[in-house]
This record gives sequence, C-alpha cells and structure tokens, in this order.
Amino acid sequence: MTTSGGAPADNSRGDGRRQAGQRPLVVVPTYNERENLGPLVRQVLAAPHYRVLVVDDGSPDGTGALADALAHEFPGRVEVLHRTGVRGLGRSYVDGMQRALATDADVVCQMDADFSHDPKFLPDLVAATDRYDLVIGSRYLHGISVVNWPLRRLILSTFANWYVRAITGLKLRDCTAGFRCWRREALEKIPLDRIVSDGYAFVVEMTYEASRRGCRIGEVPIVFVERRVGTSKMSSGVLFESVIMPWRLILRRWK
Ligand SMILES: Nc1nc2c(ncn2[C@@H]2O[C@H](COP(=O)(O)OP(=O)(O)OP(=O)(O)O)[C@@H](O)[C@H]2O)c(=O)[nH]1
Ligand SMILES: [Mg+2]
Repeated sequence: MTTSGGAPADNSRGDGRRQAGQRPLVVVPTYNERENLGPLVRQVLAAPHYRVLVVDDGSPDGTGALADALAHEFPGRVEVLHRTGVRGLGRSYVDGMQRALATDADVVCQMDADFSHDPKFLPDLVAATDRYDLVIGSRYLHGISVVNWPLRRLILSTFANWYVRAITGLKLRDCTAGFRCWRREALEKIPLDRIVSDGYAFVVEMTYEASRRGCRIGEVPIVFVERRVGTSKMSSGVLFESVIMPWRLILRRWK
C-alpha cells in the first residue's frame, strides 16, 4: 500500500465535542471511477475546510493516476491511498479509516464516487455530528428518496433493510446506506482491525459495532441518485456476504 499527497499526521484535536465538523475528511473508495472522480472531488472541495482521501484499489481504468493528479493540484487537501492485493470495498474503508484517524480530522465521512451521494448533502451530515456520533444519509426517512432505480433494485434494498433490522435489532430506517459521517471519537471506539466484511456488508457491520458501543446514531434525509456513468461493482459474492453478515454479528455478540 502506498500513499501520495495529504496533510501531516496530527492527533491533537482540542475540544472535539464542541468543534466537530471543523476538519472533515471525506473518504472515497474508488474502483474504475475515472469519469466521476474529478468532478466529485472538486465539488467536495468547494467547501474550503474539507479534505478528501481517495482509496483506490488499483483501478485498471487509471483512476489511481487521476487521483494522484488531483492530490498534486490540491496539495494538503487531497490524499491518495493506493491499495494492492485483494480488492474490496470493506477492506478499502478499513484502510481509509485507519489512515483518516492518523490525521487531525475531527469528522470522518464516507461516500461513493459515482454521484449517488451528492456532495451538497455533506454539510447537513457533518452538522448533525454535533448531535450524533454516527450520522447516516438516509434514503428512507421521509418515504423513499431514490431516483432512477429499477423496481427490482428498490425491492432488494427495502428487503435488505428489513432483513438487517429484524436480525440485528437496529432501529434505523436505512441501515445499509453508505453515505455517512463519524465523529472521530466514535470511529476510534470501533476495532477496525477486527472488521471482517469485504464488500457492502461493511456498513452494516460498522453500524452494529457502533450501536453495541453505545454510539448515538442519527439519520438525516438525502436523495440518492443512481449512477449515470461507470459501472456497478455489485457481485453475487458481495450479495451473499450481505445475507450472512447479520447472523455473524449476532453470533459475535453471543460469543
Ligand atoms: N477501493 C474500492 N472501491 C470500490 C470497490 N468496489 C466498489 N468500490 C467503490 O465503492 C463505491 C460504491 O460502488 P458501486 O459500484 O457504485 O456500488 P453501488 O452504489 O452499490 O452500485 P450501483 O448503484 O450500481 O452504482 C464506488 O465509489 C466504487 O468505485 C472495491 O473493490 N474497492
Ligand atoms: Mg453506486
């Protein structure tokens, strides 16, 4: 694993409770997002105090090189973590969050690169970290706020949420959303080196671990828009892991 760009490591954070959101760092995992990454990073950086950490999994389409160019263009505001070896969304987030905690970020956000998560909602999510330890950008808070999904995808997502809630007991409208912000103190409580999810199950595993540790979890509404360019990385293996994960979490609690 190699890195480029970025701010110097600094673990001092002053009065984190009152000042959450002064130094947000947005972690963006990428795999073949060449068309999306540049515009996304520019939109996030439009807010002067935001920083971005791109976690690229050796994208064959050259997303990693593009991310390096962005780090060069925005010194101190864009950092790139180039992963090698087995790729995976969950693994990328674990590496990215460990790296984020080695900076002075007081809020760590996570979002997709494909514009399904619109950067315009970031300020709402970051602001809510004043009230919550983990803030979820929810698609299902006021009805259904999803644009351009085929019906089968909506049914799958609705069922997945019901399934996760029923097994884990999490009381959230959208347990599987990937657009989130963590207070640094909350993320520090999660044993990142023991997170096992490779794929999308990562968000459920993290939510469950946060809930077990007494974190206050809140939801704020977002509008989720299906990607316009690039391709989805959803696979049957990733779906299978998501089906198994809630049961693994319950077993973990019993152990
Ligand atoms: N580093 C890394 N990023 C990944 C991997 N798989 C997906 N991503 C990124 O994770 C984000 C979400 O992936 P998507 O393929 O959009 O998954 P999705 O949003 O569930 O699927 P769609 O709705 O079809 O777009 C995007 O920024 C991807 O580039 C991976 O294996 N490694
Ligand atoms: Mg997507």
